[in-house]
Amino acid sequence: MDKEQRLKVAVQKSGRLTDHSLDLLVRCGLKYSRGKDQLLCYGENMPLDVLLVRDDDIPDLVHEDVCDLGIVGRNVLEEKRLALADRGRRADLEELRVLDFGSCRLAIAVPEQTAYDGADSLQGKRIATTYPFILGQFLRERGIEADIVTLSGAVEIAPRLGRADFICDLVATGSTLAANRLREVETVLNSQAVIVRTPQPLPQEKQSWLERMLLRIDGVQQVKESKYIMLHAPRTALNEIKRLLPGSESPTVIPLDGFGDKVAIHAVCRENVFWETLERLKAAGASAVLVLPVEKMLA
Ligand code: PRT
Ligand code: ZN
Repeated sequence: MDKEQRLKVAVQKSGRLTDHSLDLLVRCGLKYSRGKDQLLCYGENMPLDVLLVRDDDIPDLVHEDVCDLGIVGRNVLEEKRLALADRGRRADLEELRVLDFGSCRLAIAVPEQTAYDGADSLQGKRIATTYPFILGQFLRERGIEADIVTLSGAVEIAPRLGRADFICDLVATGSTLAANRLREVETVLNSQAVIVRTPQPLPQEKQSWLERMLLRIDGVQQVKESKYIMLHAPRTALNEIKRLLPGSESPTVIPLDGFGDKVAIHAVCRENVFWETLERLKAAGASAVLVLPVEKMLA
């Protein structure tokens, strides 16, 4: 197929989003071979190639239409959007999907002993961050004038070095903050990996592949939590059992040969099925309970 007709997707080369992003594409059916330079994954069974780059470059590559799609943290995307807007450029980077990985938050943290009494406590302070535009907007919206100290990394040690009073950095588990004796006080942005698309219209063929991929991505995200559950139950317990099945629509009820008072129930549960649910099902009269993972789903 003509090179111009192949979708090009920018993915982080080596970092927290890499495995999740490639795994998502593989689960959508992509088989790829990696080029000699390790920068391009060539899609063997669909017209889709993956370009491996630093995550910070992804918004630009998509915005400048070098890539059609990108998988990147919303934090990186939002910072780039605001940076473009600051230079008077239109930053039309459309988020097509929010993905179920890479979740973290951009948060303001203060040294453990420092008193903090709401956003006004930020007034006149120095805040170290690698996200000056997002932080700048947050402060502006609250009418706070503070000094943004832009660093390229190791933000968490800035207060100890005397370079800043507070920090604004990404937090996932909070253990980095704790290790640096910092306390989280404000959430500036909640972030997850997202799929972003080029502002340019795509040729018909590419557009239809994009739509197909999005449907597959929806399917993949849905099945991750979904389970197929099968069990036997007395007919009298049917309503109670249906009520206990998490996130299932209409279960299939099948008569059991030779057991007039018992049925088999099969259902797709759109939420994870925990041990507690199984125990409740058993208490309600269920037996022979089987929970299976769902491999693929197309709504
Ligand atoms: O080399 P490249 O530029 O591509 O990678 P990078 O080092 O800039 O990014 P990387 O791989 O660290 O993160 C990629 C994306 O993952 C980020 O842009 C976020 O969208 C997302 N993400 C999710 C995180 C975290 N969780 C995270 N915990 N990014 C960074 N962190 C860092 C954070 O900066 C802090 O230093 O982890 C530390 C805090 O983690 P906890 O768990 O101790 O709170
Ligand atoms: Zn980066």
